[in-house]
Amino acid sequence: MPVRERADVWKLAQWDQQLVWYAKAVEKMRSRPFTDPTSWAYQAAIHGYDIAYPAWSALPGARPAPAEQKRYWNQCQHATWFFLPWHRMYVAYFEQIVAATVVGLSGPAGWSLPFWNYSDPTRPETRQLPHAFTASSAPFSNHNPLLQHTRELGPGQSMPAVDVALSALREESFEADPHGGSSGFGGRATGFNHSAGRHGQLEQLPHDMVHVDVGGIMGDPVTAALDPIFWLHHANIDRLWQVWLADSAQHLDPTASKWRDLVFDFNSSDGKPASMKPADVLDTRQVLSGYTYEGVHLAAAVASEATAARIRSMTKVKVPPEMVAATDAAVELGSAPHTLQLTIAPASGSGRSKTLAAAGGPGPDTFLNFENVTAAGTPPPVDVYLNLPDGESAQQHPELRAGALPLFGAVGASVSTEEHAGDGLHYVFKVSELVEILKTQNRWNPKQLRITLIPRKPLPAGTRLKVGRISLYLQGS
Ligand SMILES: [Cu+2]
Repeated sequence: MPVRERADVWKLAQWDQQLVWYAKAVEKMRSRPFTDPTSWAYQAAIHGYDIAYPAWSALPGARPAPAEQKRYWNQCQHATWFFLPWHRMYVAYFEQIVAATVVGLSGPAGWSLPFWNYSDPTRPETRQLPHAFTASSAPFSNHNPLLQHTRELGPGQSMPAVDVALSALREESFEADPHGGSSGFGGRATGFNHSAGRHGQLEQLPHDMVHVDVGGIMGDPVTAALDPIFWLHHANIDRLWQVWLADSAQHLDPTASKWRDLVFDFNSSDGKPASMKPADVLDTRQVLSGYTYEGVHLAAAVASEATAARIRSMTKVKVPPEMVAATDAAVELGSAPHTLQLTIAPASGSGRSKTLAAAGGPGPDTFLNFENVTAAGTPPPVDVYLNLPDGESAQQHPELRAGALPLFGAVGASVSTEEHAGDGLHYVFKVSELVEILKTQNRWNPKQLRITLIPRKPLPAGTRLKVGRISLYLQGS
């Protein structure tokens, strides 16, 4: 049997059979007891679970024993280079469970999870939730199991185009710079990491932004996987990993054993314990019963060992980035826009690009870091603008936007746990191109940078949002 192909949901009919069977399986999985590893609740709890959240406390039934919860629940990997492989494993086991459920309901064998590609500029409608997820009824029932009432993204509403941008695909390296420079396509080298720390580029955008734009239970990692759209979103993030690998022979997965060989625990479709490590999931055709993505050239995504080794041997080691500016006090944000000035010191070491010396040569890479971002309550995303002129609005200057702080998971990352100290999240924006634009418009001051932070919505009562430090790094070549 050929491996299953995951389809683009926006190219399927509103109630294509894949979606009808998904809806039926979701309903069936919701009817299973909490203690059944193939139940909807158990599958979502693997990502995140906290009885203090109404979405969890409202679900009836006895929970598994504490030791089982500790081993299998709250496992999602964020702010780490395990973000992509862990979610690939998680989605593959889930797809296997849904497929078995479909067969159990007398449906066809080989069900595959569609993906939600929201980033195609030629099809702006794809920035809306697919119709099957917003319809009030399903073809087989006057209640639609794929509908989720808590979402903020309503039927027919679109996510902003900037929130689904694919700048991450231009990242050269999977792994983050150890400090201050690029956060990498896939994230920073860590051990098991459930929540706090620096997000990789694909995780930050579009992954985090789509979570918070859909909103409701999707907007928090503790509850996100309870929403049926979660799985199509993650299939797409998994697809983008394949797209990045296929885009360039230089784009390669890490080879370190501490990445390849860390084992994660799951449950298979028969409810039995199972485990996988990143080395097991590098070729999607070999993951469980295997899968590919509609429209992704597979051969290009899987480099031969020999080619990869040759390219690695030719890759230039980068000089470390140099910090040239930082705030000296934490910034507490309210609902109003907040502007601050960063004084930039002249680069003295690695930040002085050799090519800078040659007049007109490209400048060094420039990275704006937001460190120790902590929050309580439900903070909205915050847009970041550079050198916005006094008295002028951000709407007049979309070209000055550096990005947004999504804040997905910021609340959980701000509470100290067994695993981390609660020092929050860390975001990096590569602003080299924006700096070049400012220079050509004579709006760049090499001694001072003006940063404006604009929350997208007023902060709800009881919400707190703090940025520990903002810093600027230059990296020469
Ligand atoms: Cu996610």
